[in-house]
Amino acid sequence: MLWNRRAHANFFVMMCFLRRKIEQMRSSGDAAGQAKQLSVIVGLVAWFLIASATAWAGTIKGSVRYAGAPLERKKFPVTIDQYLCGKEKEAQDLVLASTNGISNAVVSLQNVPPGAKREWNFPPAKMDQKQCMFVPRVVLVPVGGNVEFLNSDRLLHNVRSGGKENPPFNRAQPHARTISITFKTPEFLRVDCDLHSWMRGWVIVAEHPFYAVTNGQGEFFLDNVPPGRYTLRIWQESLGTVTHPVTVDTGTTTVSVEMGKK
Ligand SMILES: [Cu+2]
Repeated sequence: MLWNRRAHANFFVMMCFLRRKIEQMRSSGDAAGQAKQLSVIVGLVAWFLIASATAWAGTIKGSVRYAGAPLERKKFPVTIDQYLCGKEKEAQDLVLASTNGISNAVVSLQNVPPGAKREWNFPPAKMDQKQCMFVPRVVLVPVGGNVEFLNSDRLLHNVRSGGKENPPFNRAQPHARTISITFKTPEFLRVDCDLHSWMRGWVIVAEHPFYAVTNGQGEFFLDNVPPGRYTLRIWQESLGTVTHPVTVDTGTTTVSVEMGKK
């Protein structure tokens, strides 16, 4: 744990206050008053611990960019349910911003200390089927948590996954039915719809909260990271995995990662 200036100031203020309170308690013989004082002290210690935990954590702000050969975006012809799915679909397996930021890359910290504070702040684990696409394409779920699969389309889809660590499933999904699936083991699982061959999604079952999915600009944030040295792991469905060392201190650490087709 790092002892930074803010934590030091908090500690100093608290110690001065406690000393004064304890002196007051000693000089008064009132038992009810002493109990009240004691509760103030307990409250103060709790506040200090909370404040310190925040002060001792850092944030990683990063971006993942494409640095490979120029790409041509593939298109898939739609041969079924054109009235809803359209006539063709653009491939979503590698979507780049104008700045070459890569969407839907999964960033995670490796070698997280076992005692690290675990606050899950993932967005709700929901994957919809909208206009014959899985939306979002990549969803994070804490290990042991559920993903709710939805179908906003007025036609039949199915949700199939052949995970190795989690039990495989294959469920028909008529319009408006919600299917909730629990994922008990950390794994990256592919999700398909057999009725529409281009449909694909990914469920990322995370063993700790230090996971993020890049946004449309290829950016990500990892909060509440205990200071230390880590390896960042970046996975993208069509580019594979790269790693990147990162040293986290209190405050914000900025990283920039490049990926490219080999
Ligand atoms: Cu479908």
